[in-house]
Amino acid sequence: MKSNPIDRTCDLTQKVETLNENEQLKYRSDFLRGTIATNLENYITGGLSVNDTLLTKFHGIYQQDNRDTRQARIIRKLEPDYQFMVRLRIPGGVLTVDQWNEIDLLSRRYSSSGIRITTRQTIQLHGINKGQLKALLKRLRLINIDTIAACGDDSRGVISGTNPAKPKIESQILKLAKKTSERLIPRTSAYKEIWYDEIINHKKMEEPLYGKLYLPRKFKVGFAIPPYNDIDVFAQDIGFIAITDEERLLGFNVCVGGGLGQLDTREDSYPRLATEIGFIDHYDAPFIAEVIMGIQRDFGDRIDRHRARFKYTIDRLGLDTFKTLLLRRFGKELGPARPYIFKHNSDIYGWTQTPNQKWQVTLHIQSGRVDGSLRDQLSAFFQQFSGRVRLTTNQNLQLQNIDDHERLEVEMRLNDLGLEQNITPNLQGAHTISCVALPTCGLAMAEAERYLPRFLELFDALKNEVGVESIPINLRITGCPNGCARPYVGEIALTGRASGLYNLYLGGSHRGDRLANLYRSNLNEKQILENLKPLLEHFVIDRLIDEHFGDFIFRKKLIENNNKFKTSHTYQEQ
Ligand code: SRM
Ligand code: SF4
Repeated sequence: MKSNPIDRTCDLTQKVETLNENEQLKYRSDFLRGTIATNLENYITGGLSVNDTLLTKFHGIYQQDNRDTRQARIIRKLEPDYQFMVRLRIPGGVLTVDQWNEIDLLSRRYSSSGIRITTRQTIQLHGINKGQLKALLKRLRLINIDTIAACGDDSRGVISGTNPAKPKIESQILKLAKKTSERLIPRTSAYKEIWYDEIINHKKMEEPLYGKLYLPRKFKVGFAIPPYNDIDVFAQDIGFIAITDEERLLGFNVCVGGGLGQLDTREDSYPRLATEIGFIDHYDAPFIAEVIMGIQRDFGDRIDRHRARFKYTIDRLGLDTFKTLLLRRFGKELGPARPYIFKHNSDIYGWTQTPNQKWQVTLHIQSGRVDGSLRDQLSAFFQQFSGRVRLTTNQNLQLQNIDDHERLEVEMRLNDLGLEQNITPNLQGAHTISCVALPTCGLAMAEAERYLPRFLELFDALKNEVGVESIPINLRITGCPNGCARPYVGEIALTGRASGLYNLYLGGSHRGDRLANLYRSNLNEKQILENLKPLLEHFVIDRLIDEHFGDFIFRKKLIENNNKFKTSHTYQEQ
C-alpha cells in the first residue's frame, strides 16, 4: 500500500512565531484571502497593502510599478505607478486557437505591453490596473484558463517538452503534465471567492496537501523528452526525463533539487543542477511529484527564506536521508536510472513532419514579446488556423497539428503576413533568450529584454568578424542574478549587476547539463565584447569537429570551476 504523502514528520504550526514573516503571513491569511477582496475595492490607491501583494502572488498576480517613471513620481510626491502583472497557468503550454485569439483580445484591452511568452511556457500580461483584475480573470475563466499558483510558494506551472518524432508520447506526457499540475495546485476556494465573486462555504479543510503554511518557497516541475532538453530539465525542482522506445513511453528518470536563483551577496547561495535519483513507471509521475513536494513542504527551511528552495533542503538533508524519506513515503524503491542522450536545450526550428503525417513549425519570438505589429500579424494569421498553438520554454510559439494538405497554404499565409523571418530567424537570435527585467521587474538591476536587440547585433558582428557566425551559441541575458532566463545553463550568460554592468558566465553545455561559471564581474558592453573576442578566436583555431563553444571553454579549462553547487549529475564528454 502506498504511504500517505500528507503524513508529516513535524507539526510546524506549533512554532509559527519562530518562522520568517512570509510564513506567519501565510498562516494568518485564512488560506490566501488576507484582505485582498477589501483592498481591491479601495480606489484611493492603485496598489494593494504590502501583505496582500504577497498573497496575490499565489493567485498568479504580481503588483509592480513602472520603474521608468518611478523617480519622477517620487520627486512629484506621487505614489508609484502601480500596475499588475498577471501570469496564466497553462501546464504544458498548449492552447487552442480560440484561447490564443481571446488572450490576444484581452491583451489589447487590458495589458500595456501585449502578450509575453515566458521561459516556463506560459503567458504574462503586464500593466493591468487594479480595477481591471477581476474582469480579466473572469474573462480568462470563460476560456478555461486560471492563474492559480502561477506564482507564490506553491507548485508553479508544470512544463513539458517536445519531440516531433514521437507525437503520441508527447501527447501522453502533456496529459501527465496537466495531471501533475492539477494534483499539485492549491485547493483554497479563496481564488473563486475573490476573483469570480462566488460564495463558498469554506469551513471544511481547504488545503489537504499544503496546510496553512503552503510551501517554504516556489516549486517547479518539468518533463523533458530526449533527445531534446528544451525545458532545461536540470534546472527544475523535479525533472522527469522520458525514457522511451520507438513507440512507447516506458517511464521517467527522476531528477531532484535543480534551481538557478542565487544572490551575488551570499556565499551560501548557488545555482544547482538536479540530481538523477532513479527510474519510475510513467503512471507514477504525478504521485511521486506530490510525495517529493511533500518532503520539501515538511523539511524546507522556513526561517531563512533565501535558503528555502528545495535544492538547499536536499543539500542540507543529504541525498541519502532524502532517499530514505522518499522510500518511506513513496512506498517502493526507484529503479536504476536508464540511459538517454540530450542533443541540445534549444527549440527545433524549421518545418518538421511527425510520423502521423502532421507538420509543425516554430515561430521565433524575440524575448517572447508579442506586441505591436507582430501581435497584429499573428492575429491575422490565427483567424484562419486550424492546428494548435504551443508555447515553448525558449519563449517561442509552435504551430502544431498542421495537416499535410494544409502545410503549403499555412506557409504561404505566414510569408504573406511577413512572418517568414520568424520561421527562419537569425541563427544567433534563435539561440538567445532574455528575461523581462526593466521596466516592470522590481528586482532588475540592469536591462535584459530591452537590451537584447542591441547586444545581439554587436555579438553577431563579433561572431562574423571571428568567423563563427554559423555556430549557434546559447546566450542568455538576465537583469539580475535570479536566473529567470536560465543563464547558468547557457554557454554564455550575462547577469545584470547595475545599470549597464553585467557578470559574464561561460562554459555551460549546449545540452543544459553543465553549469556555466563566473568568468568576469561587473563588465560594461565594451568589456564584455573584449573578453569574448579572444575566446572566440581561440575557439576557431582549436575547436574539435562539431564542438560547441561551452564545451570548448570547459575542455580547454579556460575557466576556473568555481561553482559552489553540489550535484551527482556529472558531465560526460561525448
Ligand atoms: Fe523568475 C522572480 C520573471 C522564470 C527564478 N521572475 C521573478 C519576478 C516575478 C520578479 C519578482 O519576484 O518581483 C519576475 C517578473 C518580471 C516581470 O516583470 O514580468 C520574474 N521568471 C520570470 C519570467 C517571466 C522570465 C521571462 O522573461 O520569461 C519567467 C516566468 C516563468 C513562469 O511562467 O512561471 C521566470 N524565474 C524563472 C526561472 C526559469 C525557470 O523556472 O525555468 C527561474 C530560474 C529557475 C529557478 O527557479 O531556480 C526564475 N524568478 C526567479 C527567482 C529566483 C528564485 C530563487 O530560487 O532564488 C526570482 C526571485 C524570487 O523568487 O525571489 C524570480
Ligand atoms: Fe527580474 Fe531578475 Fe528575473 Fe530578470 S532575472 S525577470 S531581472 S528577477
